[in-house]
Amino acid sequence: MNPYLDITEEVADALHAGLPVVALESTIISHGMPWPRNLETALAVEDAIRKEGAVPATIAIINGRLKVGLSREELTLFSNSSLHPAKVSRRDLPIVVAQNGNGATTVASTMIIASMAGIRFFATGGIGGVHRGAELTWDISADLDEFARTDVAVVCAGAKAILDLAKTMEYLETKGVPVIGYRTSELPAFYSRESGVMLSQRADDPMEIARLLHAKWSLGLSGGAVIANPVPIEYSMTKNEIDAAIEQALEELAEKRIKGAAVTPYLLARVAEITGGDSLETNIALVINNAHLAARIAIAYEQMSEK
Ligand code: PSU
Ligand code: MN
Repeated sequence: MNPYLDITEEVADALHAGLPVVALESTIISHGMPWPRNLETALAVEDAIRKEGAVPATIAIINGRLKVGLSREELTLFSNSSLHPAKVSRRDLPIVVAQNGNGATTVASTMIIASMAGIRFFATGGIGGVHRGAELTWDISADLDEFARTDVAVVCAGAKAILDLAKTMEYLETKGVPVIGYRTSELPAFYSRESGVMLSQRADDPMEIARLLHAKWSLGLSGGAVIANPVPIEYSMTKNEIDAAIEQALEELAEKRIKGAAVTPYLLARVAEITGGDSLETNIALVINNAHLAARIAIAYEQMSEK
């Protein structure tokens, strides 16, 4: 086992016994939601996974240690920002470890650490992607290259329309990453169920997704997959409601000349502020919804592997 990893007893036991485990990221907690709703959500998401019969493993970096599974106290310290965690993607991981620092893991770095621990399933809210105007800025999230290289399937509610969703899909196709719509043929756009961007794969039950992943990895085709699970209808927001907020946030971004890793947190925070409390409720509902699906896929996958 990698000497930098600290796996909790609950997660280690589950992995030894071949039980289904679902990874969770920590950037969504520290940089994505306000206190104390972030802690409530982190606990509710873990609970959803346990109720399905799988084991949750929230991933973060504390004092330079790669944590797989957090105690309630650690989750609290992460949520109320007493640990002042930096946002850590693939690029930043060695730096935080070398400095014995605290880090909130993005989709990319959560995949890396999950994979080190032997976890193949991961639930989150939204993934990073190709930003609008990337033809000039070259701003493409490191999440996309991680899908191409690390064997972890990520259940998300698509990607926010702060991104160029069509370019994001083109990039994933180039990199050989399957994007599977769960009961949809369209890429969901996080707050809303529609984006107008069509998907090449659709699956209507968790076992179908488990079979597809099993085939991919058995063929030696390394890398992950994106499982796009639309937000439940009762929590979805209209495109009009969201589009205006996104346009405003993008204009401010340009005015303030914000660049690099700060772009995504800025846009997420501004869209949440502009849309008010509604978007937070939507955000929480979709993460919990994704946790349920990720657990079901992990369970279906373990059932297949037993045969
Ligand atoms: N998109 C969301 N919510 C999030 C993120 C993205 O709707 O919380 C976070 C995730 O941790 C994701 C990261 O991996 O932002 C992407 O950041 P960047 O674009 O800098 O790679
Ligand atoms: Mn970026």
